[in-house]
Amino acid sequence: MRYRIYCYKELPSTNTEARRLAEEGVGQGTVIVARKQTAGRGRRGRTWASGENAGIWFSLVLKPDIPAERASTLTLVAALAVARAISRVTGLEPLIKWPNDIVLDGRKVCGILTELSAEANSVKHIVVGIGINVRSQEFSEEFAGHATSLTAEGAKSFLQGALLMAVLEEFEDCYGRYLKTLDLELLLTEYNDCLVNRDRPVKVLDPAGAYLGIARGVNRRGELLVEREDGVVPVSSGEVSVRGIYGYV
Ligand code: BT5
Repeated sequence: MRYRIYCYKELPSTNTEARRLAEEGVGQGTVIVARKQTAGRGRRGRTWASGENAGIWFSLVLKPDIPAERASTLTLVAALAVARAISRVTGLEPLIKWPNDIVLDGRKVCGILTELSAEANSVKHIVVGIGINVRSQEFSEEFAGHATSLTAEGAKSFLQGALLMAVLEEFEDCYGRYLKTLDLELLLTEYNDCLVNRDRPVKVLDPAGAYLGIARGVNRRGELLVEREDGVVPVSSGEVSVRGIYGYV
């Protein structure tokens, strides 16, 4: 994939800008980076703190020829790429909290927001937004205990540009493997080895009612397999908290 990288001093949200450009017809591989976001977004209308030079805030435009229902797996593909890149560039050993967080020492260092634009079940474009906290910063009280940065976790010194390049390189490899099977088959063992949820008690916040179980890993479709007394349930989306991570006890 040929990347074209556009750097901005400030944007409301790189995802919003990437989506606007994708609608105008920019190609796959367009990357929008901002030094600061004034309205960084998380999932379900939540906000993402993205201060000036505090981290790497960027979005990638993809145009894969896949059915729309396969798109959410790209969050997992991106998470694996980020985990690999962080480990390669900083020497730290990040884990993935399914589906969209990268954690160090039980705290969130990166969040991913994948947004799909589809027509009649075929993908028009997908924007994968990635926010990596690089320098220690004052996190807002609401999530201070759950958040961390690469610097705060003792990363060896590195250039932010080198980490961005490493994420894009690793993404190209992971995405290539994903496209061969349109699922996680070729990434499954590695992904499950990075999964902080694995073999741990989890609470699934299902809209139909929360329940507890033990997470056993993800399947090829990227669903989290949660073992309950009545059997194993594949969880495809939604909120899952892991005991001991972000405070579920
Ligand atoms: C996410 O949402 O984790 C997705 C974050 C995606 C951010 C990137 S940055 C580039 C691109 N452009 C955007 O506008 N977004 C993407 P979610 O799982 O909903 O987590 C959001 C929650 O994490 C918030 O409600 C806070 O509790 C917490 N949070 C906010 N800012 C944080 C930060 N910088 N570090 C760690 N936790 C944070």
